[in-house]
Amino acid sequence: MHLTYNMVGKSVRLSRILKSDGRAVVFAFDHGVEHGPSDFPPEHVDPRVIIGKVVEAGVDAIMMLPGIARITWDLWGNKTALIIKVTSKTNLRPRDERLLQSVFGYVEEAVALGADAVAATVYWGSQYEDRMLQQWFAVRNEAESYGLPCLQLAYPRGPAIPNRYDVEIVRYGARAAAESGADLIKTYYTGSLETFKQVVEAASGVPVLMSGGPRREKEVDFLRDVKNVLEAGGRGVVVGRNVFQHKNPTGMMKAVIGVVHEDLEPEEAVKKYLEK
Ligand code: FBP
Repeated sequence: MHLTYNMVGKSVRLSRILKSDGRAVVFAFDHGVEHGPSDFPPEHVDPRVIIGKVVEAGVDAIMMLPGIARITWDLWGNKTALIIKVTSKTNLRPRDERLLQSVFGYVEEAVALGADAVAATVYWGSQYEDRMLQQWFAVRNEAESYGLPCLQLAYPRGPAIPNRYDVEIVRYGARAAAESGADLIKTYYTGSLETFKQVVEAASGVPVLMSGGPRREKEVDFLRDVKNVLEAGGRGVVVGRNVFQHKNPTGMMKAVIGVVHEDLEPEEAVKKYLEK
């Protein structure tokens, strides 16, 4: 039996993100909306500067909002895969409403931009979970017809969730992401190899990528988290702040790639790419 056209499209596009070793390093760059431009060091407020650096480092894919893709296309086009995020929110909102991600673009726009995947956030446990699920299934349904894989940022957070990094909570979100048809899952690191293994198991074979999180003081600590994720069966990392807030983003991105694709130990990666 032959595969359907959209199954072929999805496989081809996924293979541009997850490399031949089944792993991926994705640069997350939606912070200008999610956190505001104060997240960026002054030299990286211009998206073209940092995008140029991570492309030069050899990142596998970049996840960004449609407007930034338009401004930077000549830098990443034909060089890295593109994941267009079609939901977002600002921190300018009242605190309670930050638990809702709104529509921030359309699948058709992602296709028009040449995307290899679309991404959308679901805050599992939020009082707005129902609205985000409606958005998620609308995105997923349309993406499916174009053969576009869907990355879910499966982020449990809400009034009933005291600790969003708790393994029970994170694995619940990962399982819910798998059950809602995600092709790739991006979620929080739970702090250890053993606990992250449970997250990967709950995702039942859907590839899980670690979400970078706030900048770690020592790069080796971040690289060790990435290594643990891989040893737990995770497929890589979607990293933003730990790269663009680093004084040497190109070196830091290369070090992350070294751990993910070259199987370097964190200390070796630091020596090879950051201490030269
Ligand atoms: P980082 O590596 O900087 O954590 O980026 C991952 C990410 O999910 C971004 O895509 C997003 O802008 C940000 O984290 C969301 O952060 P927060 O946890 O503050 O909502």
